[in-house]
Amino acid sequence: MTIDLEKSAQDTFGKPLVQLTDGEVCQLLESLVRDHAAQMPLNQGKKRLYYLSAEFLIGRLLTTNLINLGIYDQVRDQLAIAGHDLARVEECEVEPSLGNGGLGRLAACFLDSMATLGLPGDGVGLNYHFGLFHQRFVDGQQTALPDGWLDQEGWLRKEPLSFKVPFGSFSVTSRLYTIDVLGFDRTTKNRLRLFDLEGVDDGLVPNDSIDFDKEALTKNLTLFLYPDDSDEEGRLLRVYQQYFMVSNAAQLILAEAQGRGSDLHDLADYAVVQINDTHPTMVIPELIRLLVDDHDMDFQEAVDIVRSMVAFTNHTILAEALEKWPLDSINKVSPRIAQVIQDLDQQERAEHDDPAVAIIQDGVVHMAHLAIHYGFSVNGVAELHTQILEKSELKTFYQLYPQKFSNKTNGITFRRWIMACNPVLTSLLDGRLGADWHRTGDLTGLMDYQDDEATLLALAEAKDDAKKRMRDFLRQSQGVIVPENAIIDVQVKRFHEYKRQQMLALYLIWKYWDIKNGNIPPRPITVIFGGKAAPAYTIAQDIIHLVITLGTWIAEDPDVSPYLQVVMVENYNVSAAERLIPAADISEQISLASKEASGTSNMKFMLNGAVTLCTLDGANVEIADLVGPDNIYTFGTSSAEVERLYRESAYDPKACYHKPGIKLLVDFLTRPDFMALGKEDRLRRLHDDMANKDWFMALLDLEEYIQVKERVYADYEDRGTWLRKSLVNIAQAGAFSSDRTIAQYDQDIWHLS
Ligand code: 26V
Repeated sequence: MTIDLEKSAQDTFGKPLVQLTDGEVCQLLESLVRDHAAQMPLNQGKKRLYYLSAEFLIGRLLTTNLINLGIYDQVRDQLAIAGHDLARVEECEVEPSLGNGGLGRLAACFLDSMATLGLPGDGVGLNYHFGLFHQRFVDGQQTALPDGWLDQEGWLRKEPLSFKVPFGSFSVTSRLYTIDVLGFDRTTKNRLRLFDLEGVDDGLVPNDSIDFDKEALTKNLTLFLYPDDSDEEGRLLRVYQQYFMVSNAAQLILAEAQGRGSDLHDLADYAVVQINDTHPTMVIPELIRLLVDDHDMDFQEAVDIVRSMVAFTNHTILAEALEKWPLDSINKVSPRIAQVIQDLDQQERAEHDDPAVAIIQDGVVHMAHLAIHYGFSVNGVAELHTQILEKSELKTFYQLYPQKFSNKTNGITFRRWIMACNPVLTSLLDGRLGADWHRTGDLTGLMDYQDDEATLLALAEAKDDAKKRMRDFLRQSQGVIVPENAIIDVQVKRFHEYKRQQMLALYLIWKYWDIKNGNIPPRPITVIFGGKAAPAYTIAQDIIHLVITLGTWIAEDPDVSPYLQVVMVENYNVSAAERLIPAADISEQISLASKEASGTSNMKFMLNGAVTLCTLDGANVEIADLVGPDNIYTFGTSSAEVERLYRESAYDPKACYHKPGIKLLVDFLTRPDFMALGKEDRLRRLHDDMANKDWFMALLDLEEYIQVKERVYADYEDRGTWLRKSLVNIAQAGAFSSDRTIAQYDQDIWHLS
């Protein structure tokens, strides 16, 4: 594709390129790419993959689309001649708010890889008008505001396609929107299909809060992702939303399969469905309903067909995230779907006499059970996670269906997570390895440069450049000044007790005392947190408050502030990640072993040369195997031991709390002067929770964590050794390219190519 931006500027705005604002240039580029993409043919194949997901955390699309089309340099150079900086133009794009965390970002990386591998596969989800929420800090606490990302023209294409979705007592009409998904260096494309509610009413949402009328079902189904489910109406709305999503998806799948020549009896030759966690599980009964009621198929034939075309990915072992819905709620949303689920439950009970694997238990529908019995594939997202599923969490299911289970370790797209976000490191790698790795992900050739001083120096320069861009970002976005020579230590992810941001906060209290006692670090340390907490998750909100309050406390202490800084990034999202991750020296992956299914930021940090400080959890285990013990820092109670402690109720938080070194740190939260700086109720609640309950065992691993962190900071000062560690991490990151992951899904599950 060649472009002439001067001409486009004249045609679109009637003025020369030089006179356009950055915002206008952004609009111009978006429309050029959008119009070009609209003309590209789809990846073709008899069978098509439908990746069903409640979330697609796609991030800004301009940069990666320009890279994928191979016109990034051309555009940058034409803009430069007219005095525009492409990096500033990119900042004008509003980030879509269609996801929440790792599961949604994984779906986005997968779309990129499917398109890059030329596999015919689309994402299917919902077009949430106000996204998850926009996070703002007021008074040291998170407030949730609507994230109205749809104001700009953006990437969505309205399609002439609508479906009727029949609920129990009324029906609604949907509208399909499409975002084209371009692969790297491809002339064909896939799509992200986002269904919206034709009668959706943005007016239900005030400017300053995410509260809205949860019962206005004909107008509210696509306002928010994961609306608050702490009350009955909220929970019912979630089920309505999920059914709206899967009914549209199922109708689309059938219509497109017929369009490709299926007579529906051979549907499984034309479509395969990957359900991303349990949220889209109702697609199973919905496909059966449509085949039986609208296409006169025999019930058993419909069940058998659907069972051979739906595959399930599990992303968590946390009980509270494994969805269960009262049958009564499903019955309100769609009596027919409730009926089909009951029929499937009966059929399953006739086959297996173990009530523990039943789909309906005490009037509650276990969505994961439905997906496992009536899907043909179940996969975990890292080796350890899949082992835990097979050996404990889903052991009974594994015994029933060993052939259904497999592991697909997660991955990340290198186009976004290095080529777009870290241009200096990208050209360093290009210089040493050529450009093949853009396509293969293979960076192992870098191992040959372990002892090459010029390469290590160039790596240090790339990191410094990324740090400079990160400092500019934090200064502009929230007025924070990060010292130039600081170690950058980062934990970015959703706030959750199992991820143990509170453990890093306790370390910071320890470090504060240590500096106060005169142990001055050789250079400043900046610890950066970012992430949102679910609005109804009080303790996670308390942990955010602790981090912010600690940041202020330290900043106000002149004895400590020159050496230690705590930054809490507001509204952490994909765009912020693209700034923070390239700049990190240390990647914090400190979840309680067994609880983090995989993690994907761990892979992004590694690819950008950060050294991982971690528990042996999720994909950290695979990172540790790849880089070897000299190039990673591991600590903490093992996954097997954690499982035993839970099984035998053998963890004693009070005993840990009463160790003198630990009590001092936890009790800091309830020091009168510290509580005076923050919110007493939040800090007291968090203190009491840690001292008495500590469900995710932060105090158990704390002492070892402190020791290892001190070793990490000390080792950082041996620059040559540290840079070699950084190099080995980059060199081994190829295993985590999502192109590899998607090739495995295709080979083992989808069979598209
Ligand atoms: C579940 C629920 C259930 C209650 C309502 C809100 C809600 C929101 C999200 C979820 C799904 C949680 C599962 C999840 O996000 N898992 C993450 O998936 C990543 C990609 O596989 C993985 O790297 C992370 O370790 C895992 O926590």
